[in-house]
Amino acid sequence: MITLSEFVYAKQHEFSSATGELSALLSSIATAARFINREITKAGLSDILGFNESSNVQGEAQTKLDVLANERVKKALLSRGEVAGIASEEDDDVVIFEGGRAETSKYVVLIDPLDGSSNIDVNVSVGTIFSIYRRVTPIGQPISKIDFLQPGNKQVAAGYVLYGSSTILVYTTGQGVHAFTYEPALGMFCLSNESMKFPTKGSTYSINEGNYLKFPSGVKQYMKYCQEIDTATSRPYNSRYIGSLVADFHRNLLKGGIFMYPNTASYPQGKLRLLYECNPIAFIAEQAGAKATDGFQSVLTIVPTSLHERSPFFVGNDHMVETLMDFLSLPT
Ligand code: AHM
Ligand code: MG
Repeated sequence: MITLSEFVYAKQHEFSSATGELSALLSSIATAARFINREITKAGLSDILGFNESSNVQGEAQTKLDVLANERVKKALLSRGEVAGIASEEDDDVVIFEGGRAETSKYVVLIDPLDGSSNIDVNVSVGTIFSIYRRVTPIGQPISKIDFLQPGNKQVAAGYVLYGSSTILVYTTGQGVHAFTYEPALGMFCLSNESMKFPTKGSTYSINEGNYLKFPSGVKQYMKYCQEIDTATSRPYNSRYIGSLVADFHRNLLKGGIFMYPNTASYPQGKLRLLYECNPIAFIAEQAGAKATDGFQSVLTIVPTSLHERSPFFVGNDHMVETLMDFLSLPT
């Protein structure tokens, strides 16, 4: 049995400039995940289900667990010296760490502490998503928002924790995608899948079909394509939608498939957040041999202009994403 810390430590030699800081940072995210996992598994017993009285900067209601998870992640990262600041989906603005950290620490972290949190009250899987960048502000000067507004192809690491039938941490540092299953009796994440790859063929599509009438016509046409009968291409495809990005993506990573959250009449820019959701999942997808696009370009090449900006998001097997893009490029 190989633990997350042992594995990350052993992989350090893959970085020419490795100092152990990134490994320590991943360990502190795992610590926060252990705490969140504990709170989720006993949520029904401890009066932390349901909504908080607050809402986030995007005006979305926060659950009590959103707030708790956000606090816990910040605490875990604050306790380590590697992080200069953090941006969270749940906070209005970036949090720049004090005590010299803003001037000297190497990394910034962007996080969605509890993705899919509306699923918690009904015992459906949720996740934590994280994305790590090297600061661009020179050492000696305090970091600012600019350090967080980097395109996804500058990520040095990204990952997610899926709190499902088991709790799994999946991460990449650009050297493949690796998964670790939480062993509660030992309190440790242990290696369960090394160098994960999307299966070569996918035959599942995931989308909130209730929004069909609000979708762009290319998406509607692709959905019809998925539903047509054609044995040569294994159609019709299965439709599976959990409504929790991490869970939907993780299923597709293991079984093959495409996840879609297009722009809709209600969400003209898409619903998912570029920095906290799309970029980290896209980095993992590309490392696992799949594709992630906003419909026209690789998600990882988009240069963000604001912290909470949204993007249409399509991620999955190459052949599925490419066919979708063909439909999106047709004249309407
Ligand atoms: P959240 O960050 O507020 O939890 O929202 C993100 C979630 C994703 O996990 C999921 O893919 C999507 O929202 C589901 O949205 P919808 O209910 O509109 O299908
Ligand atoms: Mg989210």
